Amino acid sequence: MKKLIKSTLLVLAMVTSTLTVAQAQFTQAPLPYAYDALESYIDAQTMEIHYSKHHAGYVAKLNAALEAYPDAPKSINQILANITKYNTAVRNNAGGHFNHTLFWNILAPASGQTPDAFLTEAIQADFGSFENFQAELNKAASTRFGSGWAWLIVSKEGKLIICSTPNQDNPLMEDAEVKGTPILGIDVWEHAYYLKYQNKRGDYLNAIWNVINWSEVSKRHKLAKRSSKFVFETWKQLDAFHTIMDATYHPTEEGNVEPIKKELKNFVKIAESLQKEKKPEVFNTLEINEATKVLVDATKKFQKGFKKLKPEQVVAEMDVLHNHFHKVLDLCRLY
Ligand code: MN3
Repeated sequence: MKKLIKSTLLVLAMVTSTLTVAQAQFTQAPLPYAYDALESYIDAQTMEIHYSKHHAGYVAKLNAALEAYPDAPKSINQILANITKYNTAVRNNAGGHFNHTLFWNILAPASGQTPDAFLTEAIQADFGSFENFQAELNKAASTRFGSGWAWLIVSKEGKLIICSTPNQDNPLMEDAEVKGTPILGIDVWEHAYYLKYQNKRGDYLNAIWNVINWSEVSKRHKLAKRSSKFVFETWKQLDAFHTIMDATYHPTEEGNVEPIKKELKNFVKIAESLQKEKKPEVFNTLEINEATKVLVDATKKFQKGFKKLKPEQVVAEMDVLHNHFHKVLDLCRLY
C-alpha cells in the first residue's frame, strides 16, 4: 500500500512538473479549417506540411531557444518588440511562430468576400484603388529575394503601407526597416507553394487572392487603427476605470494589496458609472453593453468578497477583471 501511494505521488509529481513546463511555453493554435479547405488555390499536402511540420517546428525550436531566457515575457509581441536582446534562434523562430499564426488566420476558404467599408476606404485613400494595392503587394512579394514575407501594415500614423521582410522577420521587430502592425502577410518561402507551383511564385501570388479572409483582415485593420487612446478620449468613464486598474494591478501582482484596498469604493463607483451614465453613442451597442455589464457585476462581486480574499486570490480576481475590461475595450475598438 505504502509503495502504491509512493508511486502514485511520483506520477502526480511528474504530471505536475510537465504541466508547469508546458505552461511556460508557446503552443500552436489549431488550424481554423481543414488542410484541403483552400483547394484548388493552395493544395492540402502543402497546407499539411506547412502547418504540421514547418510551423510546428518553429514553435518547438522557439520554446527550446527560450530556455536560455527564463525571464522572457509570455507575449510574443513583447519578444518581437525587443528582438535585438535575443539570439538568432529566438529571432527566427519567434518570427516564424507569429508570422504563421497570422497567415493561417488571414486565409479562408474561397467565398468571394471583400474588405469592409472602412478598409476599402483606407485602401482607396492610400493606394488609389484596390487594383493598385493588389499590384503593389504582388510586387513586394515577387521581388523579395529568397525567403521572406510581404506585408500590409498599419503604420504608427495610421497609414496603410506595403513592405517586405527577409527570412522570418516581420514589421513588429524593433529593428525592422519599415515598422507597423501587420494586418495581412503573404508567406513567400518556397515551402508555401513549391509542391503545386514549383518555381512559379507569381502563379501562387495570383491564386492566393481567392482565399484571403477579408473579414479577419478588416478586423485587424480596425484594431490597429482605433487605438485605446481614441476609445479613452471618447469614453471618459472607461478611461477612469483603466486609470485605477493600472495603478493598482501591478502592486497587487507584487503582493501589495493596499492600493486596491484604498481605491476599492471608488473603483466600484466608477464601474457603476460605466452603466449609469450615458455612454458615447458610437459605443452604445448590444455587445458593448453586455460586456460592460459583465465587467460592472464582476467589479461589485470583487468588492463584496474582498475581505475574505487572500493576496494571491486578489491577484487572480484582478486578472479576471482585467480580462473583462479588455473585452470591453476591444469591442469599442472594433465597433
Ligand atoms: Mn511558411
